[in-house]
Amino acid sequence: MPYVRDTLNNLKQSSPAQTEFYQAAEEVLECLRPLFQRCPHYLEHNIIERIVEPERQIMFRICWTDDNGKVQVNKGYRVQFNSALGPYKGGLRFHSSVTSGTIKFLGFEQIFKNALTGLSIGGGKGGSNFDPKGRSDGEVMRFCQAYMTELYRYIGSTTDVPAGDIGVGPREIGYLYGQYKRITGRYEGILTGKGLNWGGSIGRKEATGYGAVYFAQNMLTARAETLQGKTCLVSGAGNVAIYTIEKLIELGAKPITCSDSGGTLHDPDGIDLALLKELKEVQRTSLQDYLKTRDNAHYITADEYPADDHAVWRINADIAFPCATQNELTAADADALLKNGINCVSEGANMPSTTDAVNCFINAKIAYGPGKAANAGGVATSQLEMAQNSSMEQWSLEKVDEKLKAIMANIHQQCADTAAEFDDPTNLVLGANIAGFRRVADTMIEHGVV
Ligand code: NDP
Ligand code: 2IT
Repeated sequence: MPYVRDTLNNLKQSSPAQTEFYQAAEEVLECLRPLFQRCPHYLEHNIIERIVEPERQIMFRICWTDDNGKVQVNKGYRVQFNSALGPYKGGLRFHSSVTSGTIKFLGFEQIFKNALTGLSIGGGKGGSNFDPKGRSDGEVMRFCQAYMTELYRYIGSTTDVPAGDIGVGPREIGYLYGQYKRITGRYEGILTGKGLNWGGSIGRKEATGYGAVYFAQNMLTARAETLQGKTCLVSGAGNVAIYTIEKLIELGAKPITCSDSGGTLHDPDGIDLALLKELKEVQRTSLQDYLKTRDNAHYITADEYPADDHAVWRINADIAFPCATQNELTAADADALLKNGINCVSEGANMPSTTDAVNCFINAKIAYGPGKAANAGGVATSQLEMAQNSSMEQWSLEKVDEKLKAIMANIHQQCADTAAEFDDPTNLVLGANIAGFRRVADTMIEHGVV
C-alpha cells in the first residue's frame, strides 16, 4: 500500500518544514495499514487525504506593548483540524518554539485523542511564539488581550473551545476570558480551564496528570501489577507533571524526579510536592531553588548531557511519566530506561517519545501508553466543564473524578481491545490510532463529502 509514502510526500510538498507534523502523521498512517487491509472502503472514501488536511487554519499578527513601552510582535495560530465529532477542542500553547508545524502536529493528535474519550469533541489547537516566561503579569495580560482580540471571532461554545497547554495556565485563561467578555459582552463557555469562581470545573486543573496515572494503573492492572511502592520518573514541572506527582504520591508510589528546561531534579527521598508547587505555581522560578531546602536532592543541568540524552531517563526506577514536551525521550533514552528495568511508560505530554523510542517500547512489549490515550483526561474533563457550563451546574470533585476514572478505563479498554483485534495485543499505539481513527472516519463517511 503506497498511501503512506504518497501521503507523506504530498504533505512535505504542500506544507514544507513541518517535521513534527510529518512525524505525528506517519505514526498514525503506519498504524492504519492493517485496518485498510481489512476495510478498504476507508481508502475508497479518500479519508486519508481528507483527515491530514486541517479544515481551516487561522494565522494572525499580535501586537502588544511591553513594560518598556516597546511594541512587540508575535505570530498567532488556531488550527481547526477536524469537526466530525463535535466542536473543535484543544489547547493553546505559548512558547518561543511554536511554529505552524507545532500547532498542526498538536491539532492532528488531538483529533484521535478526542475521539478516544468517547465524547463529542473535534480536534483543534492554537498558540503563539510568545513566551510568558520572564514577562510581568501586565505584559502577559496585554499579550493575552491582543491575542483574543483576533481569536474571538473564530471561537464559540458550540464551534471551537480552546483551553491551556504549555505556557497557558489559569492566569492566561483568565486574561483571555476577560478580553472575550469585554469584546462580545457575552458570558459563555468559550474556554475551558476557567477559574472556579467563573465557570471552571473542579478537577480540570488536576485532570491530565491524574488521568495519566489512572491510565498507568489500568495498564498495570491488566498485567496483574500495581503502582503501590513503585519508584517513578516524571519529567516536566508544569501543570501535567505536578498533578501526575500528586496522584502518584496519593496512590502510594514514589516519584523521585521532575525537570524543567534548565535540567533535571532528582530527590531520592521523593519529590516534596508542596515545595514544587510553591516554586512553579506561585514563584514561577527554576527547579534549582528546590535545593535550598532539600539536602539530599540534586539538580543535573541540561548541558551536562549530550543533546540526545536526557538525565531524567538515566535514573533507576520502575515507571516513567514523560510530562514536558515533544521528543523529550529519544531512542538512547528508551534503551537506558529498558536496561534499567522500566516496564511501564505513561505519556502525560504530547508525542514526548521520538519514533525510534516508541518502536523500542513496542518491541520490548512493555506497558506503553501513548500520549493520545494516556493524557486524554485533560481534554475529557474540559468537555465535562463544557457540559457543566451549558447546564449551568457545578459538579463535585467526586463526580468529576469518578467520570475521569471511567473515561480513562474506557480509553484503555478500547486501545487494548483494538490491539487484540489486530493481533498485536500489547501494542496500545496501534490500538489507540485505529480506535480513534475508526470513530472519526466512520462519522466523516456518514456526513458525506463536506
Ligand atoms: P506547562 O507549561 O505547565 O509545563 C511545561 C513543562 O515542560 C515546564 O516544566 C517546562 O519547563 C517544560 N518544557 C516545556 N518545553 C520544554 C522544552 N522545549 N524543553 C524542556 N522542557 C520544556 O505545560 P503543561 O504541563 O500543560 O504541558 C506539558 C505537556 O503536556 C505538553 O506536551 C502538553 O502538550 C501536554 N498536555 C497538556 C495538557 C494540559 O491539560 N495542560 C493536556 C494534555 C497534554 P520550563 O518551565 O523551564 O519551560
Ligand atoms: O493536549 C491537550 O489535550 C490539551 N492541552 C488540553 C486540551 C483541552 O481542550 O482541554
